[in-house]
Amino acid sequence: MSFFSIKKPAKFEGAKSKKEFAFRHYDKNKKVLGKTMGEHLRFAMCWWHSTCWPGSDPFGGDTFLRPWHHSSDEMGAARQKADVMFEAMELTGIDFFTFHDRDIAPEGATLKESNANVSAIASYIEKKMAKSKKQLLWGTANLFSNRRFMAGAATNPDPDVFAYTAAQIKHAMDVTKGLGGANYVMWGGREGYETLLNTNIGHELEAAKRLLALVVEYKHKIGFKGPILIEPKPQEPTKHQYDYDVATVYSLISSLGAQKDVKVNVEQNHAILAGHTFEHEIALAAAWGIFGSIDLNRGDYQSGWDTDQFIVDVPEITVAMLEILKAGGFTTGGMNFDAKIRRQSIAPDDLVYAHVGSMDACAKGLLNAAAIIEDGTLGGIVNDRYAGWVTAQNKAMLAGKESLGQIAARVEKQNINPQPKSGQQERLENLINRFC
Ligand code: XLS
Ligand code: NI
Ligand code: NI
Repeated sequence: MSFFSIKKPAKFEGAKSKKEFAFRHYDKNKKVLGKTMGEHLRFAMCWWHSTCWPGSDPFGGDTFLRPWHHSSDEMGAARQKADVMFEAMELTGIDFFTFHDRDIAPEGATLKESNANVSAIASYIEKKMAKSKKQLLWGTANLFSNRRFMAGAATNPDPDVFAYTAAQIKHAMDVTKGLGGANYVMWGGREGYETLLNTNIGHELEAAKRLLALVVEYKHKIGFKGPILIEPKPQEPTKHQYDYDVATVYSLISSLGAQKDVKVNVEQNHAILAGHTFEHEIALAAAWGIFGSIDLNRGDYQSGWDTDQFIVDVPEITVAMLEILKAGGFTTGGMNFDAKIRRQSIAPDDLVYAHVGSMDACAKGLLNAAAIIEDGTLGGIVNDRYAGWVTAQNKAMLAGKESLGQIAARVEKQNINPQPKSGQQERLENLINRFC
């Protein structure tokens, strides 16, 4: 039985196509800068927004009325959600998916029972994967919904919650490995605090670090090949998050010297909430060698929370894609649609249209960014801006071959007197627009 009324997968029809359900730019096998578009973009569909969320908001409940949300047979409903996920991936041509343990299977009365539910549905998923050739981009554990996590998971004041967290992650990592997951994600959820009046911040940071160390150790123990990805987010749910942004997460990763094993999963909406741009967070992660993957969505620039809309703004995607290409593109990572349709979009097909439209916008962004790189003007201007650093003397200064005193003596002796040059921001913005 099929859930969607659309029966045939979206196809590439070219930029002039008038058909609504079609790709105008996403031509999966087309080569762009030496790789196919499919290899560049590595799209993933997420379980939680696509099948679990019922369309609720703080003022009202379920608008979607999906049959599985109202079934008394919880395991049957979980299998139905999996069927719908695979059907949606087929129609959109998305090859990867992502999930939390609690998205795919119901929570039981004990952790043992919950784990058994997750394992049972994971084998159901495994069979569907073998048939469809769909792959797992990453798995993760939901350590924020149940009330036991209201004061945090690893950073909870109660050591039993820390232990429970570790146990739940262990199983989620085992299942992710079993399904051939390319990465394992940790989003901090409630790892933060509401008020300092009841918080020992030093202890909580130590506990966060310990959990990460345990996870890295376990990754090696089970031979999980992919990286651990931390997903930064500045607030929501907790007021002060310990995983605020890429810079904050880098300090945690580097405090363990774990840059090889732990990278970041950068989300557009989280970057906006942190007062950054999406491209800033990508570029910073790349500069530090911790760029891993992306959660693709769009924040609302007027509201201070995670609206998780589908991203469709081509110029915005173009500058993000430019940073991804400059970083060398994805290896194990990809572009996970951590995005949800609006609660009035109640028709099943709306979900498929949303993904296809956003995929196409990303493809256009990729083509634009590749054209900017091939044109070379922008790259040339940036290179010229830093050209002074290529001289032997300046290279030596950067490499630490001169002391502060030596540099000062040289400035006096050579009468160094810097002359400012234009940054040309408007001209560069106009240049980008020529490609969008
Ligand atoms: C929430 C996060 C979450 C992670 C996975 O804001 O984006 O969905 O991606 O736990
Ligand atoms: Ni996310
Ligand atoms: Ni989010």
